[in-house]
Amino acid sequence: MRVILHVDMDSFFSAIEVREHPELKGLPVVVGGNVGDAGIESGKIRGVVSTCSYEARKYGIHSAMALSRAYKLCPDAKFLPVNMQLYRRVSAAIMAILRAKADKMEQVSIDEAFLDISSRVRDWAEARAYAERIKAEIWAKERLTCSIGVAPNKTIAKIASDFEKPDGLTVVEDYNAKEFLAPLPVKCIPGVGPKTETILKQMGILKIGQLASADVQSLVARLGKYGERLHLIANGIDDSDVEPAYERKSLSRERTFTEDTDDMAMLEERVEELAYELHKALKTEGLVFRTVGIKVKYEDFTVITRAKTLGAFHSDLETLKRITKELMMGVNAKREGKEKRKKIRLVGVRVSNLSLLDYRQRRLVGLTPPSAY
Ligand code: TTP
Ligand code: MG
Repeated sequence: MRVILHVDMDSFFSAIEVREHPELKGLPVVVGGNVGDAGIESGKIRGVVSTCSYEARKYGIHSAMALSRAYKLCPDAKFLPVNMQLYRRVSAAIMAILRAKADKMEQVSIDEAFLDISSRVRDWAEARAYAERIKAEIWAKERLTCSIGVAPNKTIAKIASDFEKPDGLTVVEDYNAKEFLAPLPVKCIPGVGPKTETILKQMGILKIGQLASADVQSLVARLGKYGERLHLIANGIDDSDVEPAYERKSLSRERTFTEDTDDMAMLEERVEELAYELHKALKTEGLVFRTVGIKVKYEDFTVITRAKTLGAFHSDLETLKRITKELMMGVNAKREGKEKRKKIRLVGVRVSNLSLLDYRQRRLVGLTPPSAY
């Protein structure tokens, strides 16, 4: 039996603020921007809402809304600036609790994670009790509530964790999966955005149940391979694994010249092109890098490599170009004597120490979320 949990903290940033400032309990609390001492009343606030308490949601306030609009909807709400350092610390403590509770654990954002607990429970009743114990432990140690979805796969677990928020626990047993999904609108499937929703609507498909019984060929005709995957998901099938860490160790691009060369200007241009190609690949996979390396192969097939590790993760082309150029210049400056006369046969650029952007950052850079979404 496969049992996957999706754990998602409730109104995460604001719940932490309420924990730190108990006098805020039960009040509409809005976290966002950089609300300084001037206070939001001054009208100087420009940022957006990161999140808000469930009390504030009753006024129609939600994530990504302009703070000025939130203020109009509920001037009496408590407006607090984002204290990311604190939230990251709390997140790390929670993720440590979760990691210890699973065979495999995959953190997907600052406040959510998938857990594979297949080997730890024998049936769905035990799975429910297991999830209850996780909720109790997070409450006992961190005084925060979360919602958990328990299901036979990641997609259903993710949908289920949202089902009874806040402080929810929804168990979808394997033989109930299709029944659970059928009445839900298609946009409940993680990854189905307005574009896919519109296409499905044009096909007369509004509910997941309709998607489940739709003709696969027509879905593929409109949505490509994704149509096939959606059809499986709607039928309760999703084999994607809980992936503890990103598997890929490095990514590289190389160019062998048709003729060996010592034209430095041309080499520099080629390296820049490689950096550009690599950057494109990184973007497609939603990866950030910390180490940049180059490789130079001479006409006699001797190879030198140089690498530089940065203090933080980067994703931008400029950094990639700058570091590769630096490294190339270093290699070139050191060429002397015999080396100086050797022509270059191949250059390569490589990034390693990779990490995945979390799914919200992926959305920001216009990437579709990973398959489980
Ligand atoms: P979510 O889990 O999406 O939201 P939430 O935890 O605040 O509320 P819910 O009970 O519905 O799960 O996001 C987690 C945190 O990420 C959230 O507390 C603040 C941050 N966040 C942003 O900064 N901007 C955003 O647009 C969203 C959606 C979240
Ligand atoms: Mg949350």
